[in-house]
Amino acid sequence: MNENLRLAIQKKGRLHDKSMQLLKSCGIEVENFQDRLFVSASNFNLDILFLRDDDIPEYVQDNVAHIGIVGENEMLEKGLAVKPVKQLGFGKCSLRLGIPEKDELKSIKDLENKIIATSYPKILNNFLDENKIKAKVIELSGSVEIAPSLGIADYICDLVSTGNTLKLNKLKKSFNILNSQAVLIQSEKFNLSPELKKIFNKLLLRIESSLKAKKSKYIMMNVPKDSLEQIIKIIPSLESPTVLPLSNKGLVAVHAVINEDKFWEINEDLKAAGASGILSMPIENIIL
Ligand code: PRT
Ligand code: ZN
Repeated sequence: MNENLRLAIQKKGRLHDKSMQLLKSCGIEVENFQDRLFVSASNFNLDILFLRDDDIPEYVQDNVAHIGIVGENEMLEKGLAVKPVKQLGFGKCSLRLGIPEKDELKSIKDLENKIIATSYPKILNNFLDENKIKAKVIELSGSVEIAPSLGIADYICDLVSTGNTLKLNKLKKSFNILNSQAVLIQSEKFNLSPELKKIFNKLLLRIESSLKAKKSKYIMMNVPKDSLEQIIKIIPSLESPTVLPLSNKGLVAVHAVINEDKFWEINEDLKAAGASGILSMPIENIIL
């Protein structure tokens, strides 16, 4: 019987939907997974285990799941024998010090002898040790942001994305300790069998092509033949652009794949060089 690759993802929470979307963008179909702990993909040799994110590093380390998707913060805090394979570009946040709005931290040295509440004691203690700071770290499993107003800590160290939670609690951002995003992890202790390795490589290739596609745009425009050379120079295309004839003999159509960030940057230059009808479209996958 063929063995399936086992992937652990978060059952509920901030990383669940994006993890499922990633699988979908890889062409992997998973049906009726709601409220289940385990499900097999219908068109790929993949079983999915739905777990709490805190448990994923351990399940992966011990080979219960062969790979998993967790935040880098969770992977580092657990400090288990797992290694990152690929950053996945979602679940972005930073682990930061949060301090009362009225306070001022001029340097890391100002943390000396302070009390800091966090759910990430390991990462915070490493940071303090690296900076040779002696501070008292209190571990809280949730609602860390209320610790200063309850008088149980001077500062907090917590994940921040928009910063709204800090503001609501009359706190502000201070030093950044870690930038984090969702990451695909693998055990450092176990090697995959040759058969599972093949499935894993196939999945990784699909993930890479999906991530590349997300960052890219397909652009199309009409260009006067005389300006073609100049316009091709402006387009930071991944591959050489495609030039197609149009029924209007003075014009050609130019198609290209570019990095998404570049689209607005080059738009004005393209127009100034005579391009018209500039369209940009999302791309589902790029196999290079
Ligand atoms: O139930 P389970 O244990 O699986 O989930 P969980 O509640 O422990 O985790 P969950 O779903 O909240 O987060 C999962 C992962 O998402 C985290 O480990 C991070 O890698 C990532 N992530 C990204 C975040 C945030 N952004 C985030 N903003 N995790 C938590 N937060 C919290 C933060 O702790 C704070 O309370 O959101 C609040 C701050 O958000 P802003 O937008 O107000 O700054
Ligand atoms: Zn959790």
